[in-house]
Amino acid sequence: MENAENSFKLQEDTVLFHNIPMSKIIVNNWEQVESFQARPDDLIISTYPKAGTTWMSEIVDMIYNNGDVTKSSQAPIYCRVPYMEFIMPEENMSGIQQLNNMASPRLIKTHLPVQLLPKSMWENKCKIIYVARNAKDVAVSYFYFHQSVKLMPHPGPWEEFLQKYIAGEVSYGSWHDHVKGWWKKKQEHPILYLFYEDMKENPDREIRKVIQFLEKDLGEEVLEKIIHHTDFQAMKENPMTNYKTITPDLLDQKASPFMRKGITGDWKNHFTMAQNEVFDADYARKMEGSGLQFRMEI
Ligand code: PPS
Repeated sequence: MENAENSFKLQEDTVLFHNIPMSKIIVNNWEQVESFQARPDDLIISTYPKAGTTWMSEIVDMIYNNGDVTKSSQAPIYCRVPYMEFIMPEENMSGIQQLNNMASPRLIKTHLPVQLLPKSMWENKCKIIYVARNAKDVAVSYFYFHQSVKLMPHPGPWEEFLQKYIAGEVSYGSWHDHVKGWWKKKQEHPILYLFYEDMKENPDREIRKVIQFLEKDLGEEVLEKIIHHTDFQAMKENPMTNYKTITPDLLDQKASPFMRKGITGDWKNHFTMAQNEVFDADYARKMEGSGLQFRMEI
């Protein structure tokens, strides 16, 4: 393990860890994460930040609850699907502790790049759902998230943030490496790799894929209920999914709501033509030969 104190200081609370910028909170908690004991029936929901984690978490929780909204409304999403590597400083609530106290089958959220996943998850052959979202909309969503999350450094002006994001100098590092790493791992591990844009375009089709992957048998009525309950507007109004249960000292939703827009293509309202050209040229270089195709609009 690298020592946070010796690491290259990138941002106020971010340090280089295994060459990836990570929040100090996570790095300081690393021994717990590394030694985490997965169970074979754990289901991991993995994403680069802002790719649709909360959306997929609510979908899977609803599937596990057979479409019973009452059950899925009993606790905020971060209690039903703990954020494994994180600790809420004020409440001193560690994702690992939450998980250790949870009955099986557990749902686990992580943003870790593939090479940092605790090895017991591979050994136990845990099923993993990876959600990927196009790099430009993630950049915009992440920019606003930095404004609302008090634990993160202020993003500064959009131009500055975008440059850092392109260079992979944001928490969890390079978007390109993240999506490519997980895509490759799919060849040797049970990973359902889904795209946010496909979920937006046709939630019915994509939720069916999840149900099949989880080997569940749900009726059409239940599926309809899940689609309706996990729709953006429903989740924005739902206090168990909109993060309003988090104190504004930690998440200032006046600066930017957690459930912000929930659309594909908002990047067009933020990227200048020049920024778009630079982004595209860099993107083509980094994604060449990956076999991954993203849609920047639908
Ligand atoms: S986090 O903090 O990394 O866990 O955030 P994450 O949940 O991955 O991503 C947040 C973005 O997902 C949007 N969102 C949704 N879009 C469509 N439908 C539903 N149901 C939904 N739920 C969350 C959320 O609005 C964030 O995207 P932006 O573009 O900022 O609106």
